Amino acid sequence: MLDKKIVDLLNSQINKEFYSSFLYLDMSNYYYDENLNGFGNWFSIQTQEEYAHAMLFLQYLQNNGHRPVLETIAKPNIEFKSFKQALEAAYEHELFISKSINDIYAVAYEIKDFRTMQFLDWFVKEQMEEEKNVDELNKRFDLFGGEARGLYMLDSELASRTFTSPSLVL
Ligand code: OFO
Repeated sequence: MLDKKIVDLLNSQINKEFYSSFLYLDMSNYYYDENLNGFGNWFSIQTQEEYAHAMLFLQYLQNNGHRPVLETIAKPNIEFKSFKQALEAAYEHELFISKSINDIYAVAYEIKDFRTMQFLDWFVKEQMEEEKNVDELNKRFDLFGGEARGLYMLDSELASRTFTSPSLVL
């Protein structure tokens, strides 16, 4: 059994991961609608990753004898005014998720919940990867996305991204 504080935080993280999945699906829809199918694909893979993250938190609670509590997932509410804006919003969102995971880690540390700390280690590392990927995408957009040919090439490259299941095994 886990401490109630940790259970509540993990439940809230499930919701944040499902929201991330929803948010990136909205971004994917935006780019498909703008005929940037590579960007649409990149975000649809991101959607699948976030869904997988949510399921890992969910399974961790189940493995520890707790029934996950599913809450309402908020409506993604960003009006995209430029191709770059969604990329910036994605980066901001990843920083928010990193902080959320660090906050859970801090509580686990405080109450000596070594099991949860070990579980979260994978996510701490994963967030480094998530931030890096979106940051790189932003920087590459700045370099190439300003003119039609560069944008076309970048979009074509992003079309090849495929989904790989998370390496974490519970
Ligand atoms: Fe779940 O890693 Fe992004 O948000």
